[in-house]
Amino acid sequence: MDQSTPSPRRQFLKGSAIAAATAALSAGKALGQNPPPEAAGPASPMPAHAHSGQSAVADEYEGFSRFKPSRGSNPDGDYYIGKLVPGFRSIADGPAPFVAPDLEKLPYVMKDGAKQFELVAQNVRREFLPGYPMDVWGFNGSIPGPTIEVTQGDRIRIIVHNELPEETTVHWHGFELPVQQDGSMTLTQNPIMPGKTHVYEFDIHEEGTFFYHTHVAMQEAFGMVGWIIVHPRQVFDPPVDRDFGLIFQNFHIQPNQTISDSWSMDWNWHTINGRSGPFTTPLVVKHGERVRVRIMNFSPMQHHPIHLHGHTFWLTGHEGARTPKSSWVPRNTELIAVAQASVFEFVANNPGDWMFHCHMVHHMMNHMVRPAGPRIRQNSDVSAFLANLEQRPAVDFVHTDPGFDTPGYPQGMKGMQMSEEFMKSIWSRREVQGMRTTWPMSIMGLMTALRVLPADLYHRVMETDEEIPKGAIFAEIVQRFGDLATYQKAPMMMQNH
Ligand SMILES: [Cu+2]
Repeated sequence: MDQSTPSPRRQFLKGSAIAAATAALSAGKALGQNPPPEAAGPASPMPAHAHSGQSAVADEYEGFSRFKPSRGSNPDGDYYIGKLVPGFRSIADGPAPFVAPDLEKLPYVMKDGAKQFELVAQNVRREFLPGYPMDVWGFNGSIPGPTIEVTQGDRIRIIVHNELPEETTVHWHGFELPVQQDGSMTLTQNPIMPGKTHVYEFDIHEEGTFFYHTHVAMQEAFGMVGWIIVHPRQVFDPPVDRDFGLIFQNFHIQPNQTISDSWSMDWNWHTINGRSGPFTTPLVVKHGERVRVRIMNFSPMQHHPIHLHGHTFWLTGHEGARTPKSSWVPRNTELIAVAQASVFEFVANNPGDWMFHCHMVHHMMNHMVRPAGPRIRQNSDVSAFLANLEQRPAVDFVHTDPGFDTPGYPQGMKGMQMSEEFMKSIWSRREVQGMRTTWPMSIMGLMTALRVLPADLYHRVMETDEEIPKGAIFAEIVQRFGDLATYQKAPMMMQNH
């Protein structure tokens, strides 16, 4: 139903470029919706890979190679660390399609000169990890809500239905709009009562990375947010081949609970686009492509230093707009504050499977309760122990006490409960095919992976149904770009999953 969902999108990519273009048009018609402007994106033929020697796009730019880790010679030059190295996609193709892994795009209809969207504020059950369904609040069955993707100059109308048990409003974060459309509850409008509907409508004159969210604080802590991506009327130069979006969130969900405690000052479940690592879906790109990643932090009260391995990225903007090129900053880690977005761009010149994660250690896992036992025990009185610390029970290092078996609790300090079903779900995505057998042990909490694959390996992983043995793609990359003498196979014991 939606072009951003993994399966239809893959079907779409599997066809030839021309067939895909035709399919895209008819799919749009069949659904009775206007294809978003980006629908032409994946259908446009990708220029031949520069490796083949057929591409008009250069491999080398003043000492910077788009195909191997390298540094430009002149820090003041245009191509230093790939600063202005273009993607393979031409500006004439329009903006690259925006992809928020694990989230859908909100369809629209054209009505009375506006793109008309419908948002339903409602309770949502979302599987943060396989076997860990959590009860949170979101929009249209999703948390974060579905992505609204528009173009600068559009007029948009959003019909908001409130299916929550309490009143709400929706704020269009960052837009310079008429004040009565701002969605600030009681300041600019009356609350949308449960079961009621409110219509917002305004012109979008800005471009960049925006989002919508409830304007009730406790509802924000429950997760009610979604992207609004505004493509510029004049396509950004240099053009990118990929445009990804990741929304980072934190929740506090106690043992044996599925409901987040929005009053909490502590946060133990960490999600990217509504999933925790290793259930987050890796970003898969082709070797040499120029990649944009937009990251937004919608955690209630914690910042996230986001770190990308193997590449130096340029910080090209925050949520307001793209910043002038002269102020772009080369980085490895970018601190993103609450309600702030940061936009990275880099040339994927280093093949491999790379970590892309928040660097706060508690965020790199979902709490670290297992070694010390559950942190929170309902209805247990610890005042006697606090009065006399000598009386504390000894720490149970072997965890034989049944109290340590807290069902539904997230993950341990090292490793996690990886049942067969859990592992089946983790490995079910095309995006992870051929990764090392043990990769799910390292991608936890606020973590995902960036996979940079040579074009033929990208094709095998993303555009075929071929069963790819675990570790095969990684081994192939080592073979081509690395050093087989130092290659370590993952332990066989893990390969049965
Ligand atoms: Cu963090």
